[in-house]
Amino acid sequence: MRETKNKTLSVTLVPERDLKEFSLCNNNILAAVFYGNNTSISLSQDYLRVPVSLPQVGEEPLVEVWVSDLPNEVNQFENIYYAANSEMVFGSINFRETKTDGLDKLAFRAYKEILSFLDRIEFPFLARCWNYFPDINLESNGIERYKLFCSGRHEAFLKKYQSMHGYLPAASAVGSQSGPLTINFIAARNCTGEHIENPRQVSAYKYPTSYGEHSPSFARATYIDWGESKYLYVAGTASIIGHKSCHIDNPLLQLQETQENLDSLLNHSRYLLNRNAEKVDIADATVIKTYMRDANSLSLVKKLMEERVTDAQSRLYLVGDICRKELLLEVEGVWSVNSSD
Ligand code: 3EB
Repeated sequence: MRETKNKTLSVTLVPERDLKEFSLCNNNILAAVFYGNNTSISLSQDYLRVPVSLPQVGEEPLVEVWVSDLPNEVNQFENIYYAANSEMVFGSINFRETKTDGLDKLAFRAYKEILSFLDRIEFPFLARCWNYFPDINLESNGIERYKLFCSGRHEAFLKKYQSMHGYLPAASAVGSQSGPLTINFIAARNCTGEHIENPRQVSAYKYPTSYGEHSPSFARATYIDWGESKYLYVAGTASIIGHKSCHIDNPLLQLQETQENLDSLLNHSRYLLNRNAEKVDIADATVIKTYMRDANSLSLVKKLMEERVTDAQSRLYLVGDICRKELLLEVEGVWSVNSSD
């Protein structure tokens, strides 16, 4: 892909009470994600406001704000709400479940719509997806809802790309307490980007079928060189080695194993991207989000996360169900990458 200079997309956690002031100083906000919010998505003139119904715990309420340096427009196409400029788009699709359509059909329709929307507005590089829906571990007609979701998503990607390798975005899939199937996404037009796997983990799209008939369609991380800035968007990362869940029922060990996975991924990314690239370290996260199944894990989670990431302004804690029943935690993040070349 062609590389264009002088563009960027950054993400910042802004205390909700400072958002107004922040938005007065930043003209090019694409989107603001409000966690713990149950309102429905709506178009406002200045930027996209995306509610996600996962309670935020621990700190004062923070809003995840995505800022570019190009003027953008907020718009709607079919079921997709989005904010886009000439180089990037932040979008959100929200589907309510009905009795007639199962979650597999709904996920298929949602991804089909996202992929054809991106074709139509010419943002070919799908970089990052966040998937949220309620009752992720409950069964429907004998199949866990996460697996139904995976089936629909898998079918949509397979229709579009035939092969999964190299096309799947970094993603997170987390169970909300209520609300529609929400898929938020970032895609790019002219950037250099690549999807990255973790040597400590089997690629999710190659998981054995014991985890579900259709494998989860995501990459462990996506790297983007926006021109002005380079970022690594790291997918939801959990206590999985190879393809096996580790440390059942132990949140402390699960979080330590997750941090090992993050260390491994960040080291591997540095090696792939440029041997001279400055070390990418957990400590330097721009944003690091921990999803926990049980809010009572908060004090333990905070302690362990604070040992590794000192900047309070970059840490966010959310309560949500992890996609495997035995997993208690999942961590995702955004790292800025500096390279000397
Ligand atoms: C895992 O590694 C844990 O289905 O989109 C993490 C990130 C997980 C994304 C997804 C699932 C997803 O398999 C779960």
